[in-house]
Amino acid sequence: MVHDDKIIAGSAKHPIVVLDKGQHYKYGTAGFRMKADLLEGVTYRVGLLASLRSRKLNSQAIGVMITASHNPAIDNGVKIVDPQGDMLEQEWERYATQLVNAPSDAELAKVYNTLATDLRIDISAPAKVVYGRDTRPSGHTLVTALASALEATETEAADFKILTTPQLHYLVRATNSEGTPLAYGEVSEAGYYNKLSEAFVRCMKGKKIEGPLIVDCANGVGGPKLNEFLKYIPQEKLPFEVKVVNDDILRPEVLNLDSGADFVKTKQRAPPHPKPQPGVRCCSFDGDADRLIYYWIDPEVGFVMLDGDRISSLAASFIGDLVESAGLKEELRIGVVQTAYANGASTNYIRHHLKLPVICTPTGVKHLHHVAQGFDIGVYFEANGHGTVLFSPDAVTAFKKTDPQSPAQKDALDTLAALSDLINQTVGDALSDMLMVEVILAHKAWSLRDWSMTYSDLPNRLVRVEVNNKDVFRTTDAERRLSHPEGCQAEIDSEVKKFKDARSFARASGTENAMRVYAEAASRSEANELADRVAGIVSRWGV
Ligand code: G16
Repeated sequence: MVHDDKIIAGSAKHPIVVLDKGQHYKYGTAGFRMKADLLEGVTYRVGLLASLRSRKLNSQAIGVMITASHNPAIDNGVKIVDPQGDMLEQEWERYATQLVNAPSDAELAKVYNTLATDLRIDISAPAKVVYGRDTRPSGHTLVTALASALEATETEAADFKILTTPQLHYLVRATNSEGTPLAYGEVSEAGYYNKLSEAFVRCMKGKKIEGPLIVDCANGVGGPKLNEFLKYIPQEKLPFEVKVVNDDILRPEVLNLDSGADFVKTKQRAPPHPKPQPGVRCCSFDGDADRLIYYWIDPEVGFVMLDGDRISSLAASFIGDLVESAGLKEELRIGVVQTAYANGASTNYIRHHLKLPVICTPTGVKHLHHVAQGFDIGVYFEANGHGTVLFSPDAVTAFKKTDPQSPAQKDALDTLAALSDLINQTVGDALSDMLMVEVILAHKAWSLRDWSMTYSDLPNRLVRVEVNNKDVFRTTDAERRLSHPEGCQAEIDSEVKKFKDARSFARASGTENAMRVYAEAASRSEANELADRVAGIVSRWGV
């Protein structure tokens, strides 16, 4: 077939590491993610799939992002982005897995051709792939493997070099919508910064940002990108004092080390460096800048965290009020999407106080995004700070076309329109979400303490448990229960019953070789105790 010889030759240069018997590569929560030295061949094969996907979708550009986000520096990962900037359609994860697990170079060409035939893809049609990578040194090798696959399949390639994950998602959508009425923005990194800064100024409309903000960038790609973005803020119009910390990308070993959104969320404390300053508003990005967590050190009570659940309820409440002031309450359906990790108190607050519907999905923004698209305004955040707010085309039209009957209504409509430009519509974006939070706090004239008073979190704990075989664990009910191994869930249930207002679940991570256990209960000590007991159960069943 057309590309066979080149595919086979390229694959020989970027060979797949054959895994131990019984093991195979899986497209996980966020693509293929593992130790970087296993990924060269995987990335080559992902390049082949991206070219097929582009050809299947009328030559639209497909994105490939090389990152392992919150994982340690020795890991890396590769994932595919669909034309609108959202995650790869799930049906295609299966095809990615088939290609990546082909046992030899010749078999690989066969699987490629079979997919092309079965999916009725014309492999001589034009194809385009847009790609980027985070700051991990292993990214060089992986990008070379990817470029080699694109060359073998005669695919046009646009290498945007080092990017945050959400920037790559932005660029994919901008590329595909360029020159159309739905143009998403200029196809460049500068275009991304311009769009955000312009929308930020429109959202603020003369409101003031109180006090400085310290942003911990996990020593990842977010550091240089945030520093670059800050140059686009017109400080004379909108003074915004930001101190960027943990932005050392020259020492790869410090990536995500004792810093970043994952550290803050799982350890429930501020990064030790630089020494936290009591009272100052702080936030953390993760290694590829798609997650955001706020916090401060309260001089009286110590560390207080405002995680993804808090960002979600803050956004839902603010946008809900604006929609009401804009006279669109009857017209637009607002909903919130969470996962099993959402604190029970946040779900209660959204359902009973904000009176908005809440849907629970399995972990992974790919699941939440899809469900959020079912609303006119879909707010989705994972507790770990990964999420965004989606506005349907009808909602955006309503913001722009509704004829305001009062200055207050006009104000609300303008702010909603500006928010729909400020908030990344393709995927969770720490930078864009941070600007959204700053806008809301400024509009409400709220400090982080005011924000934290909206409801009280149930004490909770998240534990990582290493087991021999995480594949024996299978979940049901949006990951809230284990269906396998049989008997394990009954043991968890019997422990949960012993604690007040308690809930706990266990699931296999899709980005790390570990199990995750979550527990919440009426008191901190009970949440800790329950998490330890469930972790013990999981360890025993995972041998
Ligand atoms: C990725 C996904 C998130 C998910 C996280 C953890 O985040 O994009 O949706 O919550 O992994 O997933 P798991 O518990 O399966 O390991 P990131 O920021 O690491 O790309």
